[in-house]
Amino acid sequence: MISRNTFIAAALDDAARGAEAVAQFSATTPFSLEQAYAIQALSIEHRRQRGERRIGIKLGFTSRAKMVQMSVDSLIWGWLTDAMVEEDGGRILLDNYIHPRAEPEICFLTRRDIDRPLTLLEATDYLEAVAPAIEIIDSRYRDFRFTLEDVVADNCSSAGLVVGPWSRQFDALANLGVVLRIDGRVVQTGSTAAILGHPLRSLVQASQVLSKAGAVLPAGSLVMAGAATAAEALARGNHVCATVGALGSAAFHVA
Ligand code: OOG
Ligand code: MG
Repeated sequence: MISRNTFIAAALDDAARGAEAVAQFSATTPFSLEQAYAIQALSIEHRRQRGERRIGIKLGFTSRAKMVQMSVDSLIWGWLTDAMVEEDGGRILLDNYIHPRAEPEICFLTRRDIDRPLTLLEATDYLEAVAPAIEIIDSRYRDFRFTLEDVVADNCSSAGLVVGPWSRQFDALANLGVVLRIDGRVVQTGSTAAILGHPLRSLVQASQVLSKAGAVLPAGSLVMAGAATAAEALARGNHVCATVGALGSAAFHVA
């Protein structure tokens, strides 16, 4: 008999591939956060078996704006794979998603293996570059509603990411203006300070969750720091652009 974890992981993987929402699993039988991460690992295994490669991790709920929007109040993390990467300035197909949303983020590129918990002071030592980015999240649950355990099992709604120009402006990161525009209209504004007080703290948190999970993040990996503002729903025809102060912009079209 297949275990419940295996069943949920397969159902979430099918939901993502078929772009079809499912009911929340914790609503019928609650499961623990530990179990949620085990389900997440099983769902990533499905992707790996299809040839997808892990390229980094994302953090979620690192800002108040996101916690309030989704009524969840703990930091979470999930895996990014190569299949999730969308070209900066390119287009995404709405049909590949269930009910996608976009959120402005910062993406780090690591230059050393992260194999232990880091301090804030050494964080930039581990970085090759930083870029403005947009995360495309697409909860596999109906109405984009979930508990903490449900969203973790669902690899934290990870669906796509668009990364803008890389630079080494680490000193500027503390308080950069963040603007999300859809079709030229400003829909969200914030500051990088909204991300745990300083986005480098996301890298520190990443090192801590990885260490707790017994995982090593190889040099050359991506770390998405978590959205600075609430996310915005996408519709066909949208042009989406996120600007993060001096770092520049990342953008895409929805076809
Ligand atoms: C969960 C993912 C949260 C972030 O940046 O805070 C997240 C969700 O909101 O569906 O990616
Ligand atoms: Mg995000």
